[in-house]
Amino acid sequence: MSISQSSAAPKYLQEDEIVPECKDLLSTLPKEKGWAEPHLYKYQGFWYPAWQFQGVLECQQHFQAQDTDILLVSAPKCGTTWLKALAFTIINRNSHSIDDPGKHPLFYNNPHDLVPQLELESHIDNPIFNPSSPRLFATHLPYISLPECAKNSECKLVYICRNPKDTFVSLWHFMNELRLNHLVSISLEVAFDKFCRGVSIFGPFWDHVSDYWEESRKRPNEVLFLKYEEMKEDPNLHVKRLAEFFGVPFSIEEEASGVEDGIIKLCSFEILSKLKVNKDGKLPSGVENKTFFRQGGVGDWKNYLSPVMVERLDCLTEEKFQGSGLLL
Ligand code: PAP
Repeated sequence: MSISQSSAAPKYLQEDEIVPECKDLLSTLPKEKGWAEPHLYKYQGFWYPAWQFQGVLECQQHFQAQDTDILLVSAPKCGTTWLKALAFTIINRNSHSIDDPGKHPLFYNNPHDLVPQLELESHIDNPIFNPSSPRLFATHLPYISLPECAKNSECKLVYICRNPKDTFVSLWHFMNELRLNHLVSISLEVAFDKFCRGVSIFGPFWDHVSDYWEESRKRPNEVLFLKYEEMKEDPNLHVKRLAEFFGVPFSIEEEASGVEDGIIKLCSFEILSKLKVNKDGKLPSGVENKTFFRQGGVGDWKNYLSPVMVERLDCLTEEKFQGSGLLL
């Protein structure tokens, strides 16, 4: 039985619940077998499962950007969850103090519940926000597919990227978690070949990264480009950069009282991954919160990729970023 025929399949694995307008357009697009989903479809140069594609169209048509909005952008598995936690905590530190972490929204909500994903829920204004704060959204959309109003507004973008080898390994684990018991796992080798050919959710990875890298070079005041590995190495520096970029730098008093350290600790993998909400909870899409917390480190690819695979990925990365000044 195919996934789309299975009544028990979660929404994110289905193809038959999408609206007819979207189905018609999908039928005209190039498609390939997906990793966990029945198919991936190529739209504006990037690959999407059916249910996600519908969200992309909806947000392109309906999202209304405001100049004060902040968008957190990433290819999947590059540090979205961490960036959401940090950005939410930094921006809302006056209304949601970190002095008593047990009362902080992060204790009871997965970061994805605190920062809505444009292509999943573009119309939703988050009720947890202080109305005086800027609106905070996240997206995996490639630059070419961002709603035009977001590109033409003064809203700020923070892009986080990650070494493609760790990104791939993280994505492979995640997609196998999503498959639940509906199908056998996709093998590392098959997934790897798809990833290298660009056939991964919101892929090609390199095109996603390159387009935002170029944009950050053209508009450094509006597009901040971060690397997961550098954030792991020096979180204090990056939390400061984020606060400055958001226009809410830490005061001398805050620095003296260790507010940055408190934010880093509260948003750390070690703390978030042990919270009940992140062990037992689910997102409205049905995805389990625990799937966003696997290992949270740098270099796990060494445990999975053969020398041949490493060479293929390294060559691709070198070729794709050649001349751009970007090293991953
Ligand atoms: P998403 O794009 O689907 O939202 P995303 O959060 O970008 O996922 O990626 C999950 C990765 O971030 C996981 O990496 P791993 O598979 O290599 O372990 C996850 O463990 C890691 N991660 C989640 N939360 C944190 C955190 N607070 N600090 C550092 N890494 C984190």
